[in-house]
Amino acid sequence: MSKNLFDDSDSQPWIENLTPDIVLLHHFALAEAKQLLKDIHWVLAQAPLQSMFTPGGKAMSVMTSSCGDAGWVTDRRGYRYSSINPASGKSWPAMPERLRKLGEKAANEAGFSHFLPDSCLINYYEPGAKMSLHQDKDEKDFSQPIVSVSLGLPIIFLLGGMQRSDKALRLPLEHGDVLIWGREDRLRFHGVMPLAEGSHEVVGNCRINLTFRKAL
Ligand code: MD6
Ligand code: FE
Repeated sequence: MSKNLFDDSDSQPWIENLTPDIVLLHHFALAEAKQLLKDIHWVLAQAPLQSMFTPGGKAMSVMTSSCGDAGWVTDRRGYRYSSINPASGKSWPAMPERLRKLGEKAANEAGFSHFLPDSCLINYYEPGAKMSLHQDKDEKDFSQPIVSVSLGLPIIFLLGGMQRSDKALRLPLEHGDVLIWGREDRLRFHGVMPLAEGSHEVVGNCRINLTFRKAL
């Protein structure tokens, strides 16, 4: 950890190595959060948030959209990446430059140089929404990390092991935090506890998560 104990400002970025291959960059996206939200709204105006169904037929409590060359989709046929938005039949919006640069910069800061994301998934949580334990394994190349940005209300992220039954660490994630996740830990189970009620001064009563991936 590299927290500066003599700094009384709570907004300073600091790095926490959870494992050699899972790095939490506290407050890394804080300074540009408002511009990121503008970019997110630009994407959502073209590809509105949608409720998707798991292959088992359950509605996800999280609403999603995507930008970039590929978007993450789920339906009766399974989880996968698709270059087409099923809701519109069109390509996903381009990944805004500021978002792509943030993903690359965060990966680099965490020791993953040469990360070139081609997909950014946007997850939208209202109070009560959650994400069950899962592995991210729909991407082609597991040598590439995942960069996950949290905006808005805080949540408890569950950091599990390589088996679903492994005990999960409870990791609080706040507005502006960026979690980078790769190599040995790339296939760990993880999830998100139900979002608690609240109101965030910049984002409102929700949490937005961006995950950048090299999907194709
Ligand atoms: C979320 N994130 O934070 C969901 N996956 O809302 C994920 O599922 C995730 O944050 C892989 C790596 C980092 C993540
Ligand atoms: Fe995931």
